[in-house]
Amino acid sequence: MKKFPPGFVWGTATSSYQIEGAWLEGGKGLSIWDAFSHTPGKIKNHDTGDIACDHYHRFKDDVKMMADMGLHAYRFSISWPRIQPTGVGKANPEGIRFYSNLIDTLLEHNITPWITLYHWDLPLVLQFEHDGWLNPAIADYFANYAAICFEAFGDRVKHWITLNEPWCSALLGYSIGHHPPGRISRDDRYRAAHNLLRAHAFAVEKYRSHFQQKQKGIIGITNNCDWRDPLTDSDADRAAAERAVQFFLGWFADPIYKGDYPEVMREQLGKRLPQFTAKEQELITGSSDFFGLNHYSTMYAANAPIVENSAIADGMWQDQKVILSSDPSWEKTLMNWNIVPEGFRRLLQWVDQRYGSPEIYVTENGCSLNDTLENGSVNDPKRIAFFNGYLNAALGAIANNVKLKGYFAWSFMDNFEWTEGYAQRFGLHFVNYKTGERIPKASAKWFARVIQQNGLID
Ligand code: GBH
Repeated sequence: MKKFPPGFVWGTATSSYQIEGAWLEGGKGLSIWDAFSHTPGKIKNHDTGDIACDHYHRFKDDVKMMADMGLHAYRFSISWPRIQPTGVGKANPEGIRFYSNLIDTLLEHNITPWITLYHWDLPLVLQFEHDGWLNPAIADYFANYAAICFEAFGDRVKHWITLNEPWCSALLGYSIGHHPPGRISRDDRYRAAHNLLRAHAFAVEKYRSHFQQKQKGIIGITNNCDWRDPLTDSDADRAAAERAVQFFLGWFADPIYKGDYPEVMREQLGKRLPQFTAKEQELITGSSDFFGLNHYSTMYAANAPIVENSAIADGMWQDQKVILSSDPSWEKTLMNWNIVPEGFRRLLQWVDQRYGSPEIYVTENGCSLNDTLENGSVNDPKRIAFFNGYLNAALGAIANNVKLKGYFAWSFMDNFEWTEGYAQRFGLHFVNYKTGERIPKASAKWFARVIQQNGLID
C-alpha cells in the first residue's frame, strides 16, 4: 500500500514578503526586499510585494481555507522589520500582535504553526548601516531578534526554523546578485554563509539556554538542495556529482552535523573559506533538532577540471570544477526546473547516510505551472502528477529507512515569486491579484484527499 506512516505531518508553506503585503503598515520597517523590488529593472513586470496576497488583512480567511484542506501544520515566516523596524532594539507591539493573532487563529483550527524566523526580508537598516550578512555582528542581532520571538510566541509555538535556505541568501545575494543586496563577488558568498551559520547557531543557543526547557519546542534550520546525478558512469563524473552536492548542501549541513565545512571545500578553497572559532564550533555542532530540507529539482553534474565560459559565470561552478546540464527527456516546470522525482529519493537517502539518519522534514517542495482560471476553477493535473511523483519518491526513501517525518507543499497559495514577481504560480490556491480572491486548484483538493486518507497516495 502506498501509505505514509501514522503521525506523518502534512502542511503547506509560505513566507512573509511573498504573501503579506502591508509593506508600510503596522509600524513595519523596510526590508531589503522592499528596496530591491522598488529598484527598476530588478523584478519582472516591475512587480513588488507591497500588497502581494494581502495576507496581512486576510489571514483569518486563509487559515479557514487551510482548515478546509485538513492541514496539520502551516509553515510561515516572520518579517523581521515588522518586529524590529530597524533590526535592533525594542519590539514593535503591532508586529507582535499580528503574528500573535495569526498563531491563535491557527491553533483554534487545530493547525500547528511552524515558524521560520528569516525568509530573506532583512531589515534594510541592517544592510545600509551594518553591511548585512557580511558583518559578523549580525549573528548577535539575529539572536536578539529571535529571542524576542521566542519570548512573545514560544508559549504557543513549538516548532522553530531559524533560517530559510541560507544557500540562497549567500549565493543569490552575494555572488550572482539576483537577490538583495545584489552583490556580485567571488568570495563574499563564503563570508555571508559563515555569518548565516553563526547567526543560526547563536539563535539556537538562545533558545536552548533560555526557552527550550520551559517551552518544550524544537528548533532547526531549513537548507535547500537540488540533486546532482552524474552525467556518465565515469569515476570522474561520479566524484563531480558528489562534490556538487557537498558544495551545495554540505556547505551548510556539514558544520551543523559534523562541526566544519566539507573537506573537499577546504581543499579547493583554502583561505577563501572562513574558519569557525572553537567556541563557535561547539555552538554550531548539533544545533538542529531536525533536518529541514527544501527540494525542487535535479541536474546532471560532469567533471570539469577547468570551467571556462560556464553558463553561470559566478565562479561557483569553477570552484567546484563541475559543469551542470539537463536531460532533454526530463519534463520541466514553468521555472524551467527539471521534474525528476527519483532525484528527490536519492537526496533523501544521501542526507540520511551522511548525517546519521536525522529526522527529516521536507519544508518545501512544489512547482510553478501555467495555471489559468476557467469557469471559476483551475485544473492543474501536471501539479498533481508532480506531487504524486515526488511523494512516491519520498515513500521509496521511507521504505529504505529514511526518517522522513513531514512534508510541506510549496505553496499554500500563489504569491510573489521573488525576481519573477507574479509571473509564476506555485500555489495550491489560485490568487486573483486584482480582487484578492483565492480559489482552490484541483491540486489543493487532491492534497486534501491525501491528508484525509491518512497519507494514502495514488
Ligand atoms: C525556494 O527557493 C524559496 O524558499 C521560496 O521562497 C520560493 O518561492 C520557492 O523556492 C520557489 O522558487 O535547475 O537544479 O539548478 C528555491 C531555491 C534554488 C530551487 C535554485 C531551484 C534551481 C534548480 N531554488 N534551484 S536547478
